[in-house]
Amino acid sequence: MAIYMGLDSSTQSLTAVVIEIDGDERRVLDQRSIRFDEELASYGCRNGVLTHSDPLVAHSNPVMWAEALDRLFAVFAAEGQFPLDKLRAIAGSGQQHGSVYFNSEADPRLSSLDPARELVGQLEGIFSRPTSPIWMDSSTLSECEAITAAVGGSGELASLTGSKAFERFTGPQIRKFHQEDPEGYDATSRIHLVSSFMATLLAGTDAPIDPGDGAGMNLMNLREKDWAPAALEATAPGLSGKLPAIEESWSIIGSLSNYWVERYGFSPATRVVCWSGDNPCSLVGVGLVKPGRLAISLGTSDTLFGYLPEPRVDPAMEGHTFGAPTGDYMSLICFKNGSLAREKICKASGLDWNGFSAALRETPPGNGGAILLPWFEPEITPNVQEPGARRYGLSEDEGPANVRAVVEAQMMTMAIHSRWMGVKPESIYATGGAACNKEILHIMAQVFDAAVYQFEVGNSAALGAALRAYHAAEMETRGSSSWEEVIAGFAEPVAESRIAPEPELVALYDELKEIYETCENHALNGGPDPMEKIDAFARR
Ligand code: ADP
Ligand code: XUL
Repeated sequence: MAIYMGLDSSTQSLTAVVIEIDGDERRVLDQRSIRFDEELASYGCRNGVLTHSDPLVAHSNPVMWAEALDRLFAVFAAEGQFPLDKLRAIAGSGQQHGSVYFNSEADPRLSSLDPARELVGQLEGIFSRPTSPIWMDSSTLSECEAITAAVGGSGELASLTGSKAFERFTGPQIRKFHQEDPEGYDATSRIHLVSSFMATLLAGTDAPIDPGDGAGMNLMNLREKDWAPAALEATAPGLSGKLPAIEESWSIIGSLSNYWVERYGFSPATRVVCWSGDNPCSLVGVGLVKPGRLAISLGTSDTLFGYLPEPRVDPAMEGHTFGAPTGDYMSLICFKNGSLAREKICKASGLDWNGFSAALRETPPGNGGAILLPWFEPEITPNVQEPGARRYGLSEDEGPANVRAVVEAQMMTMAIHSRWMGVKPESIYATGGAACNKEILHIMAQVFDAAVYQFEVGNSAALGAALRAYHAAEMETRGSSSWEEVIAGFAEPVAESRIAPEPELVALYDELKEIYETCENHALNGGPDPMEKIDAFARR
């Protein structure tokens, strides 16, 4: 019998999934979260983000993420449902793209933390940049343009790194830091991602970055899975000396540092495995270790992703190709106005989630043609810099119609902007916080013309990390480990949760998707007015 832990340091919370594997016997022993806004309110974050006067800027506090880790382990020590000293390996998942900046104090400090004192007090003075830009930041347009020009164009950068320059990606964020605070940049000895930062705290030694999270930086050569000198040079001087190594997702960093062992009673033999991004971990957590299926995560961001055996880059360059924790690749598209947009409409309509679901049940599919472009925040896909929702044939105060409109819009935009992946899925695996909502998934099934499934463990990123911990421990001791065997019994969809597409509704949404595209084109590119089409749809 052995126990494995997967952690997910996400935008709004730190979550752990603890699993036990004894041959074919597999079960979840513990799952819990620390929510930043509620439990670490003194950091002043809203939805995990520090408030800022510029709506394009989104930073968070790395000390808050560290304190969450300390608190979570304290909870495990006090009331955990598993023996801490039996934990064989621990791996993790981090919100992607976000970065943490250490000065030269960090190394000696983190390798000799005092178990008698809380973690947070011991982190003072180790950061060369006090806050961390995260994936919601879209303030680096000029840096994206400069990097793109320096490497020879968007196509060049996309084929080298898997993505054209995106504002939230780490390279443009690093460039901005160097431009705005050259002294702070010079004082930086190490730049970590959220994932490698958290792994460094656990291991007490400088952690590597894996090709899953490394591909979200505009700095990694996607095929070689190593830093791309041309991209580094285009970003900031002396960058190669400030980045950690890139290593396979199953590499072992070392064992849990003395701090965790002495303070909480973990075993000094517990292996710390390389962390990855939340989306690559979710790929494993929903069992996508083979092509042909897609997953949609409805978390703070909505993401749509699938496994790729070979790197394949989006010709329209709206999506991304990342490394997968299996050693292969994955395609991904990210939509920023995910859960927070649903929450906004839910609140504005005076509803809770039950009321939100009831509104979906009570309104007609297609909403009589009413369309909402749900860009409350600047949007990633499609690129929208000027935030503001747009409405066609819909008034802001029609609560239930707005509820339907936001969900239909989100599903249609995902279907439209994922065509490049060239996958017509028969099944879609739904995960993330909103995947518990059957009414939302019903619309997903109709818009994608695919059967939609839920999972027993909704925390697919944390579960995927726990499964990666098992895989890495097996690789270390036995030299091999089959992914099919790793995911068996955990990352399997619940058969009874199947929601089927209905031909009549599929046809209706095919028509509505065309209208939605016309609205997007009208709002973003001054294309033709969609109202005539909307009126015709309403009369049918
Ligand atoms: P994260 O990206 O932080 O990991 P989660 O995947 O945990 O986020 O999702 C959290 C979100 O799930 C909440 O912000 C909330 O909007 C959403 N959520 C929770 N329950 C429901 C529900 N019944 N219906 C729709 N959305 C829900
Ligand atoms: C993916 C992305 C988000 C973050 C936050 O590119 O930006 O999904 O990983 O969870």
